[in-house]
Amino acid sequence: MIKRVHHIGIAVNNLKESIPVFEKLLGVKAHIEDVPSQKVIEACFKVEDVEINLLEPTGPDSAVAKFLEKRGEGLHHIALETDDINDELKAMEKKGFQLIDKEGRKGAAGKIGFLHPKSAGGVLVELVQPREKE
Ligand code: CMX
Repeated sequence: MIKRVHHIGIAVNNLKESIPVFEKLLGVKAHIEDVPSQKVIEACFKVEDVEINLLEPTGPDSAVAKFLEKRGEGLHHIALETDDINDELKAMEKKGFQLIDKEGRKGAAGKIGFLHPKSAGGVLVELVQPREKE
């Protein structure tokens, strides 16, 4: 079962340039996280119980670098929280969504798995089982 929107990921070319824009927009300060498993550095803004995360790629082989090259800056993914990532992935597959990950893998926020944007209205969807629920 989906509990809530966990975070929204936005692809940016340059965190230094984008952080002040989002600080002005949201009225909160960012904290920075290096996420080597996803080849990004993130600036995370907490707005109530949802995070807005700016994603800057750390190398040309990052999924976010490919996205920026093809589509430019903007909404990259939405992340939905679940209590059990593997059950949720199975349920999503049964409902007809195309899985990028058959099983949850380690991510910044806990265990994560992706649904292909082609099967989800053109939006890349990340499922997250937060660390405290592993
Ligand atoms: N949102 C919407 N559409 C997207 C997309 C995104 N984020 N990324 C790619 N697409 C579209 C492409 O534009 C392309 O569309 P067209 O066929 O119309 O041109 C299609 O999906 C396939 O794209 P592709 O370039 O052939 O495939 P990629 O090799 O770029 O892979 C994807 C796309 C989604 C499978 C890959 O990026 C992936 O596995 N992503 C999951 C991991 C990830 O994105 N990690 C980033 C950081 C996450 C975090 O830290 O939270």
